[in-house]
Amino acid sequence: MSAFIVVEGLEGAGKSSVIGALVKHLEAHQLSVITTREPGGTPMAEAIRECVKQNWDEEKVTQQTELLLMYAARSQLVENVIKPALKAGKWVVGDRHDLSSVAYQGGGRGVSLATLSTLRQMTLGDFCPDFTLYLDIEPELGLSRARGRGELDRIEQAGLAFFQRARETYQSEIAKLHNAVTIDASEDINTVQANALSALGGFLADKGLHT
Ligand code: T5A
Repeated sequence: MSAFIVVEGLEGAGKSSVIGALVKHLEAHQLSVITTREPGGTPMAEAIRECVKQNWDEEKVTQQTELLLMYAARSQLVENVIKPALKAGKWVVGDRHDLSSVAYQGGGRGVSLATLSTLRQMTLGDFCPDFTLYLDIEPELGLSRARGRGELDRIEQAGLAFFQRARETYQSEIAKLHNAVTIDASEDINTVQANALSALGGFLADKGLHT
């Protein structure tokens, strides 16, 4: 048995720390787990990550370029890492996946849902996560946490209104999914992790794995 679990949310939502807790929990139940991040996770996709996050001074990065790079990196990761791992019976815990493109490029940049749907179909077909944990946070708080970690990258400099639109899109898209749970990420780190583990427990129970 294997599954693809994705953790989504704005910058500073706490995805990294939640992923650490999920992996520990799954491994404690003798499950073999790998983690991925998007964009990234293969040598080529990591190069795309560098490219898409960096500032290009006077050269404007068009929304089309940003969008295509996200899907190029995703295709590399899904075909070379995620699908083979799932086939080998491993559990995959992903730091972001397709919903990030819907929230950031769709909600944030204004790319149409029709365009996103075409790209998704071309890149992923019907491949999608088995379970999504969405860490919901106000952009002001998330960005202040991210700032505490260092300088903001090109996407993080997009401005508050961009992140507000991305959050609204996350919220409306998550509401459409039956296999997703929203966690209030403004709580302290221990509470967020405990709530995430409880949601994971619900998913595992649905799969017949009692933890
Ligand atoms: N992107 C990505 C797109 O635009 N489209 C796409 O399709 C995809 C896949 C990726 C960038 O690319 C964009 C989104 C991003 O802008 P990234 O660095 O991988 O960049 O992603 P970020 O989300 O920016 O990474 P962060 O590290 O900021 O977010 P996390 O992982 O959610 O936050 P985390 O866990 O590192 O925590 C950040 C800080 O906050 C503290 C932590 O200790 C840490 O210092 N913290 C808390 N503090 C108090 N209370 C809590 N509950 C806390 N949780 C964490």
